[in-house]
Formats: sequence, C-alpha cells, structure tokens
Amino acid sequence: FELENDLRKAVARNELRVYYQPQIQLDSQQITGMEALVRWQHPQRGLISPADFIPLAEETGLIVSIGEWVLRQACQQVAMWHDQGLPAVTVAVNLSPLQFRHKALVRNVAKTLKETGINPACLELEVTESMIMDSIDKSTATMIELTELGAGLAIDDFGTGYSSLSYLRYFPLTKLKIDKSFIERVTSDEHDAALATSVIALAHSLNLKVVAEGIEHEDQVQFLVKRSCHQGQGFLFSRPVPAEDMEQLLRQIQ
Ligand code: G
Ligand code: G
Ligand code: MN
Ligand code: NA
Repeated sequence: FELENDLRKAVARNELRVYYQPQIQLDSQQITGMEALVRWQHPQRGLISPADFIPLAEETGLIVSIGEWVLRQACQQVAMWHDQGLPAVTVAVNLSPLQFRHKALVRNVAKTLKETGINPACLELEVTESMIMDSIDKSTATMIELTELGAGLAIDDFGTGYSSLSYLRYFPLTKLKIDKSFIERVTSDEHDAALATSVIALAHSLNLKVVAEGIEHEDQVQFLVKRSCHQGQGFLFSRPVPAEDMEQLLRQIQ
C-alpha cells in the first residue's frame, strides 16, 4: 500500500524519469532511433526499475496517467532535439495493455503529437502480441487509428506471445522486435537461431522492419547482419541512459 500511495504521487512530484536506449543500424553502427524506458526516482528507495512498479501501475490503473506522461516527455524531448538541429531519429514508447484498451488513447496520442509538433513518423508505439490478440476487432481498429495519425507500430517481445501468423498481415504494423530471450543464445542454441532466422524472414516477407533486442556480443551482430536483420538494440551499444547522455550520442552522429 505504501508503494501504491507513493506511486500515486510520483508523477505530480516529478519523480519519474525517462531513459533512452539507442537503436542501431547494425552494418553502419549509426543510431536510427531509441526506446523510451521509464524509471522511478523514489525519494527513499532510490532508482526503481519499471519491472518493479509497472505491474502495480497496471493493476491500479495508474499506468494510464504514467503512460501519458512518458509519451509526452518522449515527444517533447524529440521536439527539443529537432529544434537543436540534431538528426531526426524515431522514439519508441511502450503501451501497456490497459493503456491500449483505454478509450482516450488515440485522442491523447493525437493531442501529444499536435502539441509537441513532432513529425508523427518519428513516434513508434510498441504493443505486445497478447494485447492485440486479446480482442482482435477492437485492437485492429485502435491500431488503424494510431497509424492514421502517422505513428509507427511495433510488436514488442515478438516470439514470446501467442499470435496467429495469419492475422499479422491484417494488422497495420511497421516493425517486429525480436525478443531478447532468442537473441541471448542465438549463436549457441540451434533452436533459438532457427527462431530468430524465421522471425527475420517473416518480417521481410511482410515488409516490416525488424529489430533484434538484447544484443550483448559482437558475434550476435554477425549472425543478425548475415540474415539481413538491419537494426539492433542492446547493452553492446548502450544501456538505457538519461536524456543528456542520449543527446551526447546524437551529437556524435551529426
Ligand atoms: O527498462 P527495463 O528494461 O528495465 O524495462 C523493464 C520492463 O518495463 C520492460 O518490459 C519494458 O517494456 C517496461 N517498460 C519500461 N518503460 C515502460 C513504459 O513507459 N510503459 C510501459 N507500459 N512499460 C514500460
Ligand atoms: O520489454 P521491453 O522490450 O520493452 O523492455 C526492454 C528491456 O530490455 C529493458 O528492461 C532494457 O533495460 C532491457 N534490455 C535492453 N538491452 C538489453 C540487453 O542487451 N540485455 C539485457 N539483458 N536486457 C536488455
Ligand atoms: Mn519495448
Ligand atoms: Na522487448
């Protein structure tokens, strides 16, 4: 209860932080985008990982306002970098199941895009397989509305959920993110190698971009480049970092 009460006040007390993890073009090693990942700077407990408070936020409904705040923060940041003449990169924002089903989601994304003035193509929204397979007609309608705003739509943690492949081509997706659990042993486990190879091929055949998550070693990069997986994200390139550090990385690619 204590954590829940603290979380209720966290947004107003300005205790949440958005970190950014770069996404890299694997052959050129250039930054093409980034994922926004929230953290909680708790006054007594220190920096709390989203894994430790997002589930509580989801249970209590607080995720809706937290999610709105993260989206706004990420879009404002991109607008600021754009104004400073830094390279135009995309920012990916995670949507939670409750946020995705919330009736005000599309209105809020539209409002945030309009008020921050960013190019909608610079925003990518991440959903999971279970979120979109939950109630297919409704989620398809939501996804269409989101992409009509001009935002990209990525499936996060792809391969861990249960999604019907036959539906995939009817969803207005722009990207698949291969889950890090497959990438971890991609060079040592033949099943994970086969799965990653299949997801890359699936993405290509559906004309989707594909990003490998959780890259920690150079041999994983070699494996992925050989199979034409063009983008990657992981500790090998950078951990999620505060906006100031992300800005330094962006300055290096000018
Ligand atoms: O940043 P880290 O790798 O510790 O994130 C842990 C989990 O928290 C991941 O599953 C990530 O998707 C989730 N997460 C991080 N930031 C957000 C956010 O802004 N909204 C939602 N819904 N989930 C997030
Ligand atoms: O669930 P989602 O993919 O949104 O969350 C991304 C999570 O993956 C974050 O918690 C982030 O810190 C973590 N992450 C990013 N890169 C790596 C990596 O190279 N290795 C590991 N183990 N985790 C990573
Ligand atoms: Mn994600
Ligand atoms: Na993921």
